Amino acid sequence: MQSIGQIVLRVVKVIAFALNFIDIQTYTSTIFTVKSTLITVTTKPTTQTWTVTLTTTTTTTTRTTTSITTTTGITCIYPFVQTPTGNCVNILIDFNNCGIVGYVCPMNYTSCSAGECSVAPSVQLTNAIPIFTAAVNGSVDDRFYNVTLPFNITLYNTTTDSVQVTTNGVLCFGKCDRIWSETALPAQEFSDTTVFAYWDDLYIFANTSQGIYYEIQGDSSNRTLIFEYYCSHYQQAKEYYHFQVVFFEDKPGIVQYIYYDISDGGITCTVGVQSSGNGPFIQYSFDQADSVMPNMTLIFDTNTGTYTKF
Ligand SMILES: [Ca+2]
Repeated sequence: MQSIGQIVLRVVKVIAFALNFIDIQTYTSTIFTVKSTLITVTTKPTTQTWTVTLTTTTTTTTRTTTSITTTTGITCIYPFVQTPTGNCVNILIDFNNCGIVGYVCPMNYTSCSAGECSVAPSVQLTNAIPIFTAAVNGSVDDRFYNVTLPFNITLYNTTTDSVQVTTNGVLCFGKCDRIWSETALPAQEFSDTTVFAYWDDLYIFANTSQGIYYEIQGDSSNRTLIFEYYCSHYQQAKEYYHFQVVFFEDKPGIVQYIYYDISDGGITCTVGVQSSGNGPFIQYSFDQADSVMPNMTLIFDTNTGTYTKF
């Protein structure tokens, strides 16, 4: 014989089970509904009657799912910083990510330099390959670097598939030199075929867009090799010397210099080309005031020993 209390308890368990079962069915993918059931058993001593009160509370909770996508396999080493799309950008020189990812320099600036918007010139080559870049490599003075070329270039009687690129505006087809004090041509320090695009005591300052870059343009047999210098002068961080040296695969004997920014007008530089330390040579200028100006182009033809100025 079950007592009233046992019967009530059994009823409560059945109801509770039923309610729990309902709870399970109300689950949806985005809304999770919880029904909590409060069962109160009250004894009224005066009547000896059991009253069962079922209080059902429905709580609706919205589930918010946060998805965090982490791109793996890419390591950006400062000054390169990863963007939300996974690219590495150089925040010291990137016009569209200057100083911090996503900060675009206003239109009245021309470049991002050392992490700040600047009116200094920017690198012209669109796919520049760095030979030396200040933002990564720091400052440099009076050095040269070997660059292996994808095709042969020729000046005078010398054909080469590599050049020594100096930080003082000189490119050597053979033996090279760090000498920073320019002289008239022929310069005996350079015993092999040498290009003097802008021989001066140039200097690359750390944490700027400055550097020496190159790029190959065009199709096979008709390619163009372009070196780009973007430097300052030794102890003259606010001076800019920005120019390109261009070789043409289908035009042996020809080299072209294009000048963008020349702060001192060429008064302390030598411009020309020579076959050896004893010549022959073609000299355009030597320490000549206002001889090298922005937007000027020189083409040297070592086949004829002449140059053309535009
Ligand atoms: Ca120098």
